[in-house]
Order: sequence, then C-alpha cells, then structure tokens
Amino acid sequence: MLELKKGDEILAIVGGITTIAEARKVFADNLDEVNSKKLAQIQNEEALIKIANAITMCRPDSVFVNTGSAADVQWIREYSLNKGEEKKLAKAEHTIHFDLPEDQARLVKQTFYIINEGEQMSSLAKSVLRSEAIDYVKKFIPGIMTGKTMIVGFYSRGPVGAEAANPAIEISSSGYVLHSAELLYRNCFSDFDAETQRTGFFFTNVHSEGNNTSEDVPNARIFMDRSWMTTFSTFCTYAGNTLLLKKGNHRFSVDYATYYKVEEQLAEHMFITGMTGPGGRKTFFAGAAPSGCGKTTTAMVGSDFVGDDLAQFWIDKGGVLRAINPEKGIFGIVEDVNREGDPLLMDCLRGDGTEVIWSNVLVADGVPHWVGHDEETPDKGINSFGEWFKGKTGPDGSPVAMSHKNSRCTLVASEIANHATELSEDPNGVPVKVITYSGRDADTMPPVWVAKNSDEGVAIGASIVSKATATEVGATGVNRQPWANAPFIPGALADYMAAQFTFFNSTKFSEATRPIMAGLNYFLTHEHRGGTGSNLLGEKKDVKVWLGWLELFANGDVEAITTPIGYLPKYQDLATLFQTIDKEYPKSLYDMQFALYIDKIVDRLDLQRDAYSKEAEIPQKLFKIYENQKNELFQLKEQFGSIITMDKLV
Ligand code: SPV
Ligand code: MN
Repeated sequence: MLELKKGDEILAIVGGITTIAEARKVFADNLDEVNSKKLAQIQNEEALIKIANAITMCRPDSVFVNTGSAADVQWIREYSLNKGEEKKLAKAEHTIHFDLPEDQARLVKQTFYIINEGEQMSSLAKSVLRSEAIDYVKKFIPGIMTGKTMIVGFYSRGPVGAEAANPAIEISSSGYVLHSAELLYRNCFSDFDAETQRTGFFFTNVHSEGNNTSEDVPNARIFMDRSWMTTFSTFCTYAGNTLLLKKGNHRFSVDYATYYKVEEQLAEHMFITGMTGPGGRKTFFAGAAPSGCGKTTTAMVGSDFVGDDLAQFWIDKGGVLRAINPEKGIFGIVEDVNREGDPLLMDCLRGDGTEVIWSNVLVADGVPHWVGHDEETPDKGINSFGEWFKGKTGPDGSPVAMSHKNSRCTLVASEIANHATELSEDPNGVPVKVITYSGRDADTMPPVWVAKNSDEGVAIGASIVSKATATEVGATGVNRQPWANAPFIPGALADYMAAQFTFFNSTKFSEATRPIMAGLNYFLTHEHRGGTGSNLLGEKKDVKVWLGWLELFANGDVEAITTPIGYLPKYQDLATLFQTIDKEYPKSLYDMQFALYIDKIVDRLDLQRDAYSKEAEIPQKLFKIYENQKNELFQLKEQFGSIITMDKLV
C-alpha cells in the first residue's frame, strides 16, 4: 500500500513555512527583482510553499529561477564553470565534471525510502522511518547552501500533456545538476501550472553537494519520501545520486503506477526504439535491462530511437500500448563506446556541434578518453582520481584504468542521427508491439526467446538475473534483477508483480494489439556453451539481428520453434538476418547459443521460486509457470538428454 500525503511533510517541518503568505514573504526577502518576477509566473501554491521551505531550510545566499530561456540556461552553464563544477574542454560545447572518488556511481547503501510505520517495502530496498529521516534532515540540511546559489527548475518527465507525463521541480545548489537537467529533461516552466492541474501532483527534488569533499561523502544520503513525492540528496554530485528527476522520480512513478494506476499505467527501466521491417513498416520496442547491460546500445540499434533508460506506458482507447520517454537526453556509460559498436553516438562525441557534459573520463590536452574507445590512448592525463599515466598501479599493484567503468556522457538525444525527435515529442507516445527483458547472463538463457503468453512474459521480467556492474557502489556477484527495475521499486515486489500481470493481461488489448514479450541475452560466453574461454559468443552488432528477428516474429513473418521456455528462432531466419549485417552465422554458433541447457534453466527456475517463496503474497500463477516449465523441461531431458539443440525440436 501507499498512501500519499501521509505523515509529516519534512520540508514544511524543517522549513517552517505553511501558508502562501509566508512563502511570498520568503521570496521577497531572498529573491532579487528579476528572479521574483520569474517566480511570480508560477501559480501553484503548493509548489511555491515547497520552494519557500527549501529556501528557509537550505539558506542559500541567493536564488536563481530557471525559466529554461536561452539566457537562463547560459547563466547555469557559467555558474557551473565559475564554481569549478565543470571545466571547458577543447571542443567548444564540451565540459568535464568530476565526481569525488567515493561518489562514482549510485550510493545504494546510502539510499533510502522514507516510510511511515507499518508500510510494506520491497525486500530489495533500504528504508528509513520518517522520524529518523527528519532527524537527519534537521541535523545536516539547514544552512547547507550558505555561500551558494539555489537554482530552481521546472521540468516535465515526458512530452507536456502526455497521459503518463509527470511534472517535477528540481532544486539544487549545483550548476552541474541543473545543467544536466536541462539536457536530460523538458523544461516546462510555462506549462508547470497546467501540468500539475492535469496530473494532480508533482515531484519535488532538493539537492545540495555541501562542501563537496570526500570527508562528507559518508554523510551523504539519498532519501525518497514516497508519501510526499519528495527527494532529498546531500553531500554527493554523481547524477544518479543527485539529479533525482531521473531515478528518484522514476521510483515515485513506479509507486504511482503500482498503487494508483493499476491496468492503466506502468513506469519501467526500459529503452524505447523503433525497428524498420519489410516494406518500411515500423515496429516499436521497449526493453528492460539492468544498469550497464547494453540498454543504450540496444536503443540506438533501432531506426527510430526514442529513449535509452526510462519508459512510461499506458493503454490508449484503441487498445494500443503507448510509451513515452520521460527524458529527452542520454546519461550514457562511455566505457566500450566506439566506432564499431556505437557509430552514431561516436559521431556526437567526436564530432562538432553537440553539447556534451563528460563525467569521470580521462582528460588529456582537453580531449576526453575512456577505456574501450578503440582510439590511441594518451600517455597521461587527469581523471576523477587525479593524475593518471600509462602503467599507473593501485595500492595492490594492479593496473589503474584511465577512466572509471561508470564514466558517462550527457547529451540531448535528438543529437543522435537516428533519434525520432518528432515522435519522441508527441504526447501520444509511440505504439509499442514488443517488450524485452535482459541481463548479463553468461550461461543460461539464449540470445532471444519469446513468451508464449502475457503471463509467461511477466515471468520473464520477474526472472532476470544479472552480473553486478559498476553503476552501483559496492555491488558484486550475480543477482536477481526483477524487471531490471528492482532498485527502483519502492513497494512490495508482490504488488508490483500483480500490477504487471493485470496490465499485460488487460482486456483493453485486442489479440492484434497485445504486445509480445521476450527475453534477450547478449552475454553468453564460450566456456559455458561447450567452448573454452570467457569471451562472449556474440558481438554488439548482433543486437540488430535479435531485434530484427523479433520484428519479423511480432508481425507474423517468421515461424518459431516451440520450447518449454517459449518460442525460439529457426536457424535459417537468423542466418538471413545476419547477412544484412554482413556476417556469417555458422550453424555451430547457433547451436551453442540456442541449445537448451536443461539443468541450468531448471536451476534458474528453482532459484527464482525459492527467492519469491520468501516474499509475502506473490501471485500464485508465477509459481505455476515455473512448475509447468520445469515439468516440460524434465520431459525433454528424458527424451533428448540435458543439452538439447534446436534440431531435435523443429
Ligand atoms: C543507471 O545506473 O541505471 C542509470 C544511471 O541510468 S543512474 O542515474 O545512476 O541511475
Ligand atoms: Mn538506468
């Protein structure tokens, strides 16, 4: 359950402002004439009171209201440069931002949902009681912006007017955070009042980096107040911890969809992209993958790229699944981004005319460098850990890479050549026909398989496992990653799962419009599929084939092989698609990739069953699906042995 506006509102408790008259007095005392005039255009009193409380709590020296005008955005760029949060690079539109060494990824151990007594939380998330959060805020936030300017921006998470778009306020003393917000979100200053009236709510985000020192990072907190749709972030700068329009507000969108919009909306950690099929037909995909598992690359493989990280869905009156990207930019991992795998992104990163904020890469002579860029590597440079030189070793003698694994680039998505800008800005969203789920799975699931029905599709999402990546500080091992959305599901997993079953089984879909649901896996290695060595069986460019096959299958153009886990592609159809990327596709490789390793799959099903059994109120049909698949797999095993190539099943 989630009850909105339940419990003390922390901003009001600590800020002390409860009426609009008091708020206006705060503005009169703290804003200059220009910024007062700007803020006077906002009518929403609840929003104004929140902003006033942020001011009385954080006590900045001045307040800057960002209307999104060219002049205001330029002011933010310069503020960030003057404050030293960003530095200019050789290319005119490029800057570098370094996060502290301790703050290079999401600080999961310092990230908490604020909850009221008795509220049920996700077993995969950390939470803190409201009273404890209030103690922290009272201790650490008052005066945190003294000596700094508070910047206030108004954004829409989605095209203004879209059914699933959410308005939000971003308040921060960081120029870098607001500069990033301008690249990643749609400024909706002039539409904010209308949008909050339409939705009936808005999200509020308050951030300050404080002194921005390593000594402060242990005190850093990322708090999400579910009931008041408000985030607090302190003593850090990494955008995943500070620009809470992104994952902070995504978490609120997940909550809102789960508890207030059942069978109406979903909020997912998914890319959105279109593939062009035979005759120019466009088929749109939305796909989930844990952070750092190829979501951005997958999105850009499409002919009509819409988004690379988040998707908000609804079902329209015609029964069509619609999706919007709540973002308009990319905060993408740069490790292994190179000409070969990501040519269009590279055009932006190495070409002229694209504004890019780089973070935590190596800078040498004003040029950013990163691991895996397949270019010549400089001998030395500066990164977020200080000076770097070729051959540098760490305390344990191991080589130090030139850039952090979670180094990022921030840019506007419409700069990418295959971005479908007009469609992305359409409040009607794009019609989605294919949903995919994937993770870093070295040994078990094939590159692509399609669920036999919506229930089994939901089970694919529920069953993602993935090797940890550098996007979370301290994460290790192979973990369950339900829907690749687990870090962002605040409430009970059972509630989220039930909402998924309801949504994808909705009778609003017709047989023609109900999306197909599939699994994807790019990470099988030779050693686990009958070969040797830990190299991947596939390459980045193969993604086009897997998506291409799904495009054909979703439109009834190819047949598939029926297996216990779902429908798998036939060799010949893939071989034909591989020709379109000028690649041979030996039958032996197909056999390695698509053979069913029965024992592995059964272990996987058991792992999920055991984990979900510990969770209260998980929909029983999940266990039935696992059980049925297991029985069918055992039957096949009796007939064909424990490794079954597709020849046996055709
Ligand atoms: C991710 O890690 O999933 C990201 C970046 O998209 S962050 O903002 O850290 O979530
Ligand atoms: Mn993400």
